[in-house]
Amino acid sequence: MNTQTFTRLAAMFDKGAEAASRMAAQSLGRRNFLTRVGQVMVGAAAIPMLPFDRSGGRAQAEEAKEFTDQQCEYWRYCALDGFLCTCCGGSLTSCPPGADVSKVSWVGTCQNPKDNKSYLITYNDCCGKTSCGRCVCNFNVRERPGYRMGVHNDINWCMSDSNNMYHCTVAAVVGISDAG
Ligand code: ABN
Repeated sequence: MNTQTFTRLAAMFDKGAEAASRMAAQSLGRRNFLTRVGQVMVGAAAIPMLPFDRSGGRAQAEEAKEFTDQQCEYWRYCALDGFLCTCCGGSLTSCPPGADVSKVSWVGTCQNPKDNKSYLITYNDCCGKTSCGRCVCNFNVRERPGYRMGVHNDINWCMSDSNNMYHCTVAAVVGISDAG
């Protein structure tokens, strides 16, 4: 390509670019265009400042920790294997009408989320009625096999009662523990 041809082509390209810019300026308007660009930039910068929930659902998880005594996750039940007496007409510490508290019990150490302290819990089976069948739970924090009977939960503790039918289990706080 000689110099003359190159110069002519460059001039044509310039004209084309100029014509395109003029058309854009006429249809959009330069101020309008700059305003739009400015709006987009400000909008993009403001997005991270908007009040999105950045907790990753932590608030909901915290709320979920508040369990009632009719739920297996309630803190006192950390070593309870059986039916909750609170779901069977009894309370946390008393057997339902017609059932008697077992003569022997097993213990657990559970942390109360309200004060983060550990408490010694005794679990007693309630005896003399057929299985309640409601709210079956099985948590085994510090639970041990049968050779450590006092911390074993997987047996019928009504075994030493005159009527050894198992109905449900109660969980009483008997002291504060220094276990972590
Ligand atoms: N200690 C509750 C229980 C009763 C019967 C069978 C297993 C566990």
